[in-house]
Parts: sequence; C-alpha cells; structure tokens
Amino acid sequence: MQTLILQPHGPVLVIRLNRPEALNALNQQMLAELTQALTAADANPSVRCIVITGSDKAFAAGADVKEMVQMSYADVAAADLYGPAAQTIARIRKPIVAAVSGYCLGGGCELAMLCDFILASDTARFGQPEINLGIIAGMGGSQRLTRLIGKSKSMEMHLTGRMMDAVEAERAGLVARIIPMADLVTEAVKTATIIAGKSLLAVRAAKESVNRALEVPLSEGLLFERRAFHSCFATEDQTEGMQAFLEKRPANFTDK
Ligand code: DAK
Repeated sequence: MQTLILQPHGPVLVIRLNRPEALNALNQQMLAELTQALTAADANPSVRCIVITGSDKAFAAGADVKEMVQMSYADVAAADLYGPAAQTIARIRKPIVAAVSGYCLGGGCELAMLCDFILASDTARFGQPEINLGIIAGMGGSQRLTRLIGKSKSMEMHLTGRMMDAVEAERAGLVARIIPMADLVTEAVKTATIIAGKSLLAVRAAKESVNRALEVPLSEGLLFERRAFHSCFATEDQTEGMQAFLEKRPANFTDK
C-alpha cells in the first residue's frame, strides 16, 4: 500500500490515509487501495471494527484535482469515476468509524459520510467546495449530507462551498462527538474496541437497520428492524448476552 498505512490495534484496524503532500487528496490509486484494504478487513475474522483517519491537518481535502483537471465528460462517464469505489465502501458490513481532523472536504467529506459515524477533532472542518471548481459533489455528498443535516444547511454548503467547523458539524448532526485533536485516534480506537467486543451478528444487524432508515420509507424500515430483531433470538449471543446480564458478569460473545 503506497497511499495508506494500516495499523492493527487488537481487533481494530486503523487505516490511515497517507498522501501528506496533497493533504490526503483522494486519487484513483488511494481509492483502489482503500477499497482493497476495506474488502480484506471485512473478510478477515481477526478484524472486528475499522477506523479510517488521516493526518492532523487533513482527513482528506477532496478528490485529487490534479488528477481530474484534464478529464473530459467522456473520460469520467466511461470510467464511472469513483462510483464503484463508493459502492464498495458502502457495502462493507463491518462497522467503520471515521476519525476526522483538519480538512474534510469534497470527496473527503463524502468518504467520512460513507463511514458509519464520524468522530471529529476540535480542528475538523467539513465542506463540499466542489462548486468553486465548477463541478458538484459526485460521491454522495448532495444526498448523504442533506439526509444528515437537512436541506437548508446542506444546500447552503453545496451552493457557497463554505466550510463548517466541528462545533457546527456536531450541532447539525454530521458528527457524533468532538474530541481534542491529540486524543482523536486513541479515542476512536477505544470506541472501535468497545464495538469490537459486541456480538458481530448484532453489530451487523444494528448497522443494517440504522442504514435502512436513510434508504426506505418508515414502514419498511420498521418492518426490517423488527425482522432483524426477531432474528437476533436465533443466536447464541442473545442467550449469552441476557444470561451474562442476569449473572452480573461480562458477556462472552462468540458470533454464533
Ligand atoms: N487535490 C489535489 N491537491 C490538493 C487538494 C486536492 N483536492 N487539496 C490540496 N491539495 C494540495 C495543494 O495543491 C498543495 O500542493 P502543492 O501546491 O504544494 O503541490 C498541497 O495540497 C497543500 O495545499 P495548500 O497549499 O492549498 O494548503 P492550504 O493550507 O493553503 O489550504 C485547503 C488547504 C484545503 C483549504 C486547500 O488546499 C484547498 O482548498 N484544497 C482544495 C479543496 C477542494 O476544492 N476540495 C474538493 C475537491 S473536488 C466524482 C466524485 C467525487 C468528486 C468528484 C467527482 N464522480 C463520481 C465523478 C469529488 C470532487 C472533489 O472532492
């Protein structure tokens, strides 16, 4: 991997975007390596939760403008630029935490929103500044940001290209929690380790159910959740979790 650093922390895999010379701008090589690393982690039983992070200065400052500047409509359409990568990331079944410090712009913000939730450092700055380049968001920004923070704020950000700081992003619902920059990755790994200690069957069911809320009408989402809830009772982990609670001991989940 030339554009990523992979750091296992027990059951948590930290994937660090590593193109510091370009503020982690996402080029095709980085997206290919990222999808490869995520797909491998999803299939690897020793990985139970994934953290994606960048540097203190930038999670990712967007798609790589230097790579895109000469592309024509025909090039972008023929390659379906970034489409397959975004779909692969969205289909990862294990939980992914985005730990965001510094600039999180354009494709970088879209990547963060493809993760399951965002932990932000107090220096994080989010934006969809594609409008400044004569283009629009293309990896889900206009759809996911609007669902997360509402039409008015999303529209303002997409039309003006302005950035939002961490406090505004948390208030708006884009960010789960703000953490001091020096502690960001440690805290993200701590949070991911808590998730890694749960039943993976229940974790997947929870992830799928929450994601349904953004995809389907309420009645369909409620039905999906109810069926997923019922299916938890087919697992040994449900018995173990409830027995452990009653016996006042930690649960020992086996993903069965
Ligand atoms: N691409 C390429 N290089 C970038 C970059 C980017 N997005 N952002 C920064 N860099 C590079 C700079 O060019 C500079 O490189 P050198 O000039 O030293 O070679 C280096 O990183 C440091 O950047 P600055 O010197 O500009 O650093 P500052 O601290 O002064 O400013 C900044 C930081 C983040 C405010 C500034 O770099 C900036 O405005 N960057 C561009 C942000 C941006 O416009 N992001 C959106 C990119 S467009 C699609 C799907 C998705 C997308 C498109 C299509 N399809 C499905 C078709 C997504 C598009 C985008 O994300």
